[in-house]
Amino acid sequence: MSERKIALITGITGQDGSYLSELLLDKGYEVHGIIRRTSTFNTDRIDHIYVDPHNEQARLFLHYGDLTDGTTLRRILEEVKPVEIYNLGAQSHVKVSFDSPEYTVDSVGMGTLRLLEAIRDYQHRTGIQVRFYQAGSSEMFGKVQEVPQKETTPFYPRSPYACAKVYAHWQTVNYRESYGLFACNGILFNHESPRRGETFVTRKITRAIARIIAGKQKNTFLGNLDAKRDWGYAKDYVKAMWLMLQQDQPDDYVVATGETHSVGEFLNLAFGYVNLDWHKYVEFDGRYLRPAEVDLLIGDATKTKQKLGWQPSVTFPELVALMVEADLQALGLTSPNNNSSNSFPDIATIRQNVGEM
Ligand code: NDP
Ligand code: GDR
Repeated sequence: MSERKIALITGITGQDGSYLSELLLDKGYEVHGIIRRTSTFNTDRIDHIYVDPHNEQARLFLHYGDLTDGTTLRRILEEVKPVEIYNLGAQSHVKVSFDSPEYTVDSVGMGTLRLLEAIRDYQHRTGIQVRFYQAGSSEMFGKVQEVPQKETTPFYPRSPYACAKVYAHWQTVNYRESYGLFACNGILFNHESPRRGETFVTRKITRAIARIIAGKQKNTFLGNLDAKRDWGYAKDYVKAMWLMLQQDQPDDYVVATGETHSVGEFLNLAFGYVNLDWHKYVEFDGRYLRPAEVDLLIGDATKTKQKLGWQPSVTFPELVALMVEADLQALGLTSPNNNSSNSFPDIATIRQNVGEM
C-alpha cells in the first residue's frame, strides 16, 4: 500500500463508518469522512474520535457532501487526495426504500456511479492510484436461489434498495474491468452492534427491552418474525472491508457468519437475557411488513476466510447479549443476573474481547 495512508469514507456517521474510522485511525491513517448537513447533529457515533482540526494531532476530518451531489464529491477528492475510498453511504433501510424508491436508488445506485466517475477522472488527472470498496449487501441475493449464498450465487433483489445495490455492484465490477480500477465489492450479510440504527429489527428489540424495563414504553410493534438472517458483529465486518483493499488483486467477497436465525429467535434470546417472556411485550403491526420479503439469508464466507484470513469473533448469543447490555447501560440500568440462562456468555469477557463500549 502507498505510504500516504489517506482514506475517504462516505457514510462515516453510520454504524459501519464509525467502526471503520476507529480501525483506520488505529492503523495510522488520516481519515476523511463525508457528512450531510442536517438541522440537528448527526455525528454521535464519531464524536468520541473527533479532534478539533486546529489541533495538529487531528487525523479525522469531516467534509460536507452528499452522494447525490457529484460536484462536491469531485471537489472533496481533489482536496483530500485519498488512496483508499470506502463507499458506505446509503439510504440503507430496506422498508424505507419501498416508501422512497427514487431517493434510495439515487443515493445507492447513482451515488456509487457518481463516485466511480469522480475517481476515474481524479486518477487520470493526479496519477494517484485509488483502491475502492463498495458496500454490497446480502439483500442482493433476495429470493432464495441457493443455500448458503456465496460470491457465485445469482442475484434476485426484492426491494428498491437491493436493486440499487445490484446496480452499484455491477458498476463496480465494470470500472474494475474497463479502467483497471482497484475496486472490490464486499457482499456483507447483516451485521449489528450497539451502534446499529434504532429502526433495524435487532436494535429496535434491544432498545425496546431497556425502555420497557425503565418504564418508558409498555411494548413494541414488529412485523414478520419468521424471516431468517445471518447476523454478525459490525466491528468484525469492517476489518474485512479493510483487508479487501490490502490484497494484491481486487476481488469480490462474501462476509458472513454461516449461521442463520429468525427474528423470533432473536426475540427469544434478547428477552430471555433479562428473564422476560417476549410474547407479553411484542405486538404485530402490518406496517412493518415489506411488499416483498427476503425469507432466508445464510452466507458462505469460505473464500473470505481463505483469502483474507478473516474470521467472525462474536457468536449469535454474544451479539444479542452485547446489544441488550449496551441498551440497558445507556438508560443507566444495571445488568440483571445474566447467568440465569446457560445460552449466555459472561458479558465482561465478551466486552473485553471485542473492546465494545
Ligand atoms: P447506516 O444506515 O448506519 O449509515 C448510512 C450512512 O450513509 C450514514 O452515515 C448516512 O448519513 C449516510 N448517507 C445516507 N444517505 C446519504 C447520501 N445521500 N449521501 C451521503 N451519505 C449518505 O448504514 P450501515 O453503517 O449499517 O451500513 C453501511 C453501508 O453498508 C450501507 O451502504 C449499507 O447499505 C451497507 N450494508 C450494511 C449492512 C448492515 O447489516 N449494516 C449489510 C450490508 C450492506 P446520516 O448519518 O446523515 O444519515
Ligand atoms: P434488513 O434488516 O432488511 O435485513 O436489512 P432489518 O433489521 O430492517 O430487517 C430484518 C428482518 O426483520 C424483519 N422485521 C422488521 N424489520 C424492521 N426494520 N422493523 C420491524 O419492526 C420488523 N419486524 C420484523 C424484516 O421484515 C426483515 O425480514 C439490513 C440493512 O442493514 C441493509 O442495509 C443491509 O443491506 C442488510 O441488512 C444486509
